[in-house]
Amino acid sequence: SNKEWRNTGRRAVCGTGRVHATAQMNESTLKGTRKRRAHAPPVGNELERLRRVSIEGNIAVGKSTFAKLLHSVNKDWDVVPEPVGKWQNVGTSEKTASNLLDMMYRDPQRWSYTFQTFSCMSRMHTQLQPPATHLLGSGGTPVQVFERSVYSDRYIFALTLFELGSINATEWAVYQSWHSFLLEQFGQRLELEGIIYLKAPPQICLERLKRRDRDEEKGVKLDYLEKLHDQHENWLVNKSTELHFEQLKQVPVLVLDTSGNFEEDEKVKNNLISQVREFFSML
Ligand code: DCM
Ligand code: MG
Repeated sequence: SNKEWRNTGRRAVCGTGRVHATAQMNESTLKGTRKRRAHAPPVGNELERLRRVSIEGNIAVGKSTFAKLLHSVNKDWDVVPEPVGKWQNVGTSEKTASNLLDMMYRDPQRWSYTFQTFSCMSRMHTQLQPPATHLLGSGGTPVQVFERSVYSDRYIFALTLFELGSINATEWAVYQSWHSFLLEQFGQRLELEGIIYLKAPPQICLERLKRRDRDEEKGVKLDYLEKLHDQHENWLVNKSTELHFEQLKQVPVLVLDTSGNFEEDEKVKNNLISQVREFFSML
């Protein structure tokens, strides 16, 4: 069964959150794997070794920059960007295209639910794509690095917008109902083996947000970044957020302090990279 595969397949996770690769695989494991990965090319072991990790963190903390940095260090680490371009350009023709990101920030009460539906759906779409074939032929340990995940969509953004009253109780119930249903249906195809949490004070994120100067985000206030920061802490550090997926509770989390200038300071950069390398090696 799926559950068996999860526990005996690629790794076993013990209570402390430390991960041990399992050396043995039984027949049902292999069968389950093949079946599950039917959409991907038959590359055997390489697919078994593929690890999927998301980068989480506040708005403008530096997720995209960090992800690119990872890819530049090791080509076996492949980045799957957040599909934010799709949210800025919704529609089938130029005439009807709308910027849902902008609409949400301008009128949160009206558009937050719609935005959260669309962003999570487009992320599922991206996250379900098979890994790039070059990743699987290199002989290394391939890692797919996602910028955020279907989990932060729910446990960071949708939850915060609900707590702030931008998503009402009915919308929140509807959201949670389809989110749980879809995640259960897609099962392991959406699951992660690790999470990297980039952490920096909200004030620093605000400065980075201003520097990046995305039009839609001009109205984002420190308050909101503080709320999102607390939400990340509750989920990934304090572990006080109520989660609805058993596997998610077991996923190891690497917390990286990215308040320093990791783009330019070689020492800071190398320190972060070596922590990531070590983290990946135990997944
Ligand atoms: N965003 C959101 N809800 C989500 C995911 C993203 O409101 N579920 C917003 C936050 C940012 C932008 O999309 O304004 C993504 O930017 P970044 O990747 O820098 O956080
Ligand atoms: Mg980004």
